[in-house]
Amino acid sequence: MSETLIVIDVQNDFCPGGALAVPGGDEVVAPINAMMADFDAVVLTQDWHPHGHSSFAASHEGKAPFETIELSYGTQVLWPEHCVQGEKGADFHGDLNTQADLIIRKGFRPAIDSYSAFFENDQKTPTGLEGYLRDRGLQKLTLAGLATDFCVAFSALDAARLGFDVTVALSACRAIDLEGSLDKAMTRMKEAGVRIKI
Ligand code: VGL
Ligand code: ZN
Repeated sequence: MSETLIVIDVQNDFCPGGALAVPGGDEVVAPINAMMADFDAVVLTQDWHPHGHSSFAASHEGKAPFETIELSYGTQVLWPEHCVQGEKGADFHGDLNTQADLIIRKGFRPAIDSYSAFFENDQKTPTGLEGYLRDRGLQKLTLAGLATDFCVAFSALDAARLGFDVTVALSACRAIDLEGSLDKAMTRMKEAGVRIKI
């Protein structure tokens, strides 16, 4: 059966020197490039925010990065400004193989953040990825990239909920780990039936 690799947010801002650097974020590039040959389809995702996005602390008076806020769809962590559309921080890491079948952008609606590659953080607004995969008959998914405990985990949980067969290639992921978020994400993924490949 066809196997699909979904590469989550391997962008400059999530790598060392970037605005929301994930420790060791650039270490995922080599293993991901190497994995690509083993898959029938490759999808890349790109966090893609407009200036003044609601997930940026700077968009909320008196708020600092990593504090939380209540938005219409629930609690949202506030981030440093990152992955602004068209800027260098939003580009893929320069060494990432970008010869993918599809690049899906997310987080472009000013009022909603989107961690998952499938749904925005309101858990209702689709990105279109589910339809693309189903149209192509792609059912077996492996996820890798950044960050394990946010965009990778949210994508894996949505994929499992939608009935896809989901594996997370943990050695090709790195985490932010904000106040226990990694432990929580790992527990939730295991409970949801996501296969964790070390
Ligand atoms: C991400 C926080 C904000 C991620 C994206 O790719 O995990 N995290 N935007
Ligand atoms: Zn973001």
